[in-house]
Amino acid sequence: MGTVREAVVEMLRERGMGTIFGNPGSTELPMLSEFPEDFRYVLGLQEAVAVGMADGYAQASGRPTLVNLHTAPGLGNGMGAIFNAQANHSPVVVTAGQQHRSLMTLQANLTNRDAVRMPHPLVKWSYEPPRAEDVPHALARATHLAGLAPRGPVFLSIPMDDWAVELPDAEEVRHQTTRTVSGAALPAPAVLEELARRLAQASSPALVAGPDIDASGGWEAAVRLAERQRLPVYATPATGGGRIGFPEDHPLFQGILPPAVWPVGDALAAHDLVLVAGTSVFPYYPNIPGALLAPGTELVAITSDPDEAARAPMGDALVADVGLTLRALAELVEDSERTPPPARAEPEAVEVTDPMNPSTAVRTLAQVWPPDGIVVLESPSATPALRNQLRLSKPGSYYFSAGGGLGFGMPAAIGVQLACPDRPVVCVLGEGSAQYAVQAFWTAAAYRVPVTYLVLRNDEYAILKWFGMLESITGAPGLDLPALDCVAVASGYGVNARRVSDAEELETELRTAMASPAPELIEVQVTPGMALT
Ligand SMILES: Cc1ncc(C[n+]2csc(CCOP(=O)(O)OP(=O)(O)O)c2C)c(N)n1
Repeated sequence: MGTVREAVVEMLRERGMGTIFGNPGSTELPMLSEFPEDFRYVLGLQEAVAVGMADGYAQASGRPTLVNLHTAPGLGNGMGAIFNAQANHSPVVVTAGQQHRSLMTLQANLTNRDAVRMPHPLVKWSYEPPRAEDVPHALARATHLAGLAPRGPVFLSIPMDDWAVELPDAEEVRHQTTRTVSGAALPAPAVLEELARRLAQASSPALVAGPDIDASGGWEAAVRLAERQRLPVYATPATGGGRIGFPEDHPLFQGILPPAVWPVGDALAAHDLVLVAGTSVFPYYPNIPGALLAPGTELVAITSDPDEAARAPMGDALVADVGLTLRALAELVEDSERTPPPARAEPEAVEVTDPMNPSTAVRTLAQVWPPDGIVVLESPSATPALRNQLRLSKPGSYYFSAGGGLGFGMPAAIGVQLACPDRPVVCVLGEGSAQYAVQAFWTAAAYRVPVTYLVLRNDEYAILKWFGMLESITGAPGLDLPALDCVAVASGYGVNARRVSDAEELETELRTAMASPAPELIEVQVTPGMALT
């Protein structure tokens, strides 16, 4: 038998986990020693970047993904991104090095003295194996847990002397590391039939589509169910919609639900039954109190997350795989004779101004949008405009931080592009958001990951000014960003970058950037303020 390191390499290879993200320190070098030639190590220059890339890769590939951090400070730097991965239901396996076992009790330098507790609320499982011999089994367990519903990050702290330890029993290790564990399950037949019956009997039912439809492969099933039942379809509020679950150019698609309590209840008031699939009920923000639902509205949620089911403030819920359940439901229901809802209006062009309106910028992007394009979005004040103008129509085409922590977009776009090398990835950023994991530019350039970064520069934290207005807050400091030059910053990291000012130029540059084999950045000056259309 070989060493712990050899057993782990073998296990990762068999599980298709040979792409590893990380930022190393001395405590991680033993893990990386003799790094296999068929593996790929993707270096992030800060841990928010390493974890964000792993999050994007895990979501877009659908596979648990390993990211290795440097003991306590590395884990600390990565925590905001781990929070995002948890909200995104992203199967990220976080490992961090630890001091030599013999030096932990005296707390030598670099000891992560409470490693298991450190990421605790953000991960499904946090562990430090009691013996070196347990590392392969613990990593197998972590990987299963990350991939089981609700998917999410897990954490393992691994003392640096464990990797070279010889494993005594090859057969035992083989058992521990080659198991498969599957967890996608349907609801009980009676529960499903009852739901189909409620749908058939409703006079004006609707569907709310959430991110887990896309993550669970339920896209076509959601379309089939909506078409058979002629359901108007809404997207879950953009705040928590880390992915989109329904084609936004479909005639049944009605738009995105507003994010706060009263407006959601009001938007759904015309429906007697609301079927919610693959989202929490609901990712509300800000606080606009009111009735959760109108008196005549009932709600049923399908979620793979028992916590989402339990914490919902209204409606019934069933816990099951969202894709499988939608598929089964689409087969159970009959074709409905209900009148389908009127189609949504086409997105309108906005007035041409100088500098251009952010809606014009995202409309220009829509005009050159390739059919298989993927957008990674972190441009807070332009989110509604982008969703309205772009109207994505294919699964796996949209990634957004459901956790709301900035610093997701730049690295996640790299992870998504590495997982989907044949699809063009465009990352749309506010210039403020671009600063939270800005070192991602280096990874994009060094590994020639051909993401197109489109920065909408408005010289302010526009969304915060807008929230300030909603919340009647005046005189708040720190909301302006004068002279923040993303072109210079990106160039410094090795990314081709340029500034454009009019829509025609933007169109040309977008086409060039999307065709380039290297990462490219286009910064466009836009008018300040929120872009709603
Ligand atoms: C880690 C983190 N820190 C702070 C915030 C608060 N925040 C939300 S939006 C925002 C401003 C983003 O600015 P920019 O990217 O320029 O976009 P704009 O609002 O101008 O569209 C900030 C600071 C956050 N969401 N996450």
